[in-house]
Amino acid sequence: MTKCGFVAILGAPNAGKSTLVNQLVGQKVSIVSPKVQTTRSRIMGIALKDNVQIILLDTPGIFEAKKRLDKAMVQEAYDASSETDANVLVIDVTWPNLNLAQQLCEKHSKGIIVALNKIDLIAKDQLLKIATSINSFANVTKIFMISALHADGVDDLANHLCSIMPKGPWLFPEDQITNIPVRSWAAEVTREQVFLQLHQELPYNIFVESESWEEFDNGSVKISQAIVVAKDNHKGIVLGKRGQTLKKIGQAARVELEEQLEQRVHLKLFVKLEEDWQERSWALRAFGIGV
Ligand SMILES: Nc1nc2c(ncn2[C@@H]2O[C@H](COP(=O)(O)OP(=O)(O)OP(=O)(O)O)[C@@H](O)[C@H]2O)c(=O)[nH]1
Ligand SMILES: [Mg+2]
Repeated sequence: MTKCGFVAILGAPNAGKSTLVNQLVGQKVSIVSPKVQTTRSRIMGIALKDNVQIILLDTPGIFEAKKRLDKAMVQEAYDASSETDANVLVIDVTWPNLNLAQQLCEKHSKGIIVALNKIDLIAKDQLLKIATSINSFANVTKIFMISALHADGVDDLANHLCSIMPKGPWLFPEDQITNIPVRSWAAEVTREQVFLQLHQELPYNIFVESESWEEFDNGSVKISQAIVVAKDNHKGIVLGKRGQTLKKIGQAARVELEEQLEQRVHLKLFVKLEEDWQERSWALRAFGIGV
C-alpha cells in the first residue's frame, strides 16, 4: 500500500524553508542563501520515505509586498497552500514574526503544522516562550522544534507528515527529486552564487537565464547564461574589479554544476541590462510565476 500527498512549506523570508525542503528530500533541490527573497517561485522537492511519497512545495517568503514582482511571489506562496494535504509554517526562532505567524495560522482553517526552526541558535527557555505563544494560535495541529540546517528534529516532522499523507499511488518515479527543468535549475545555481558572492551591495532584482546549452560528443556541455540586472550601475557590481566577482561566481557555479550533472561544464556568463524587467510580464513568466 502506497501513500502520496502534497505539503506546502510556508513562512517569512529567510526562515529556512528551502533548507528544510532540501533536508526532507535528502538532496539539494532548492537554492539557499543568508539573504531574504532567495526563493522566487514554487519549487517542488520530492521526498520518499518507506512507502510514502511527499511532494513538498517550497515557496517564496511571505511579507508585506509592494512591487509587482514581490506581490506575485507572495501570491505564489499563498496559492501553494490552498490545495495541499498538509501545510508547514516555518518560523525562525531567532527573529520570529509572531503577527505574521498568527495571521497565517488563522488563514489555514484545515489545520497547520508549525516548525520552530534554528533551535541551534537560542536558549531553551526562550524557545519555550515562543512555543507557548504559537500554541495559542488558531488551527495549529502540531509544533515541532527543529534545526533544518543540522537535521535536528527533522525526522520527527517527516514521520508525522508520512502518517497524515493520504493513501494513493506515487505521482512521480521513485528517483525523481524535483520538477524544475535542468536549464532553469542551472540558472538557479548561478543565481545562488550571485547571492553568496555579493554582500551588502547585492542588487536583489537580478535574474539569471540559461541562453544556450550545447552538448558535445566528448561528454562535456557548454552553458551560456545571462545575469540580467535592472540598473546600469548594477552591471559593475556583478562584474567587480576587473571582472573578478563575475569570475568567482562562474567558478563556484561551474563546480556545483559539474558535481550535479556529473559531466564537464564550460560555463559562459555575461551581464545584461534590462531596465525594469520586473515590471514586464514576460519576465515574471520566465521566472515561473503565473501572472
Ligand atoms: N543556524 C541555522 N541556520 C539555518 C537553519 N536553517 C536555515 N538556516 C540558514 O538560514 C538562511 C536562510 O535559509 P533558506 O533555506 O534560504 O531560507 P528560506 O526560508 O528558504 O528563505 P527565502 O527563500 O529567502 O524566503 C541560510 O543561511 C541557512 O543556512 C538552522 O536550522 N540553523
Ligand atoms: Mg527559500
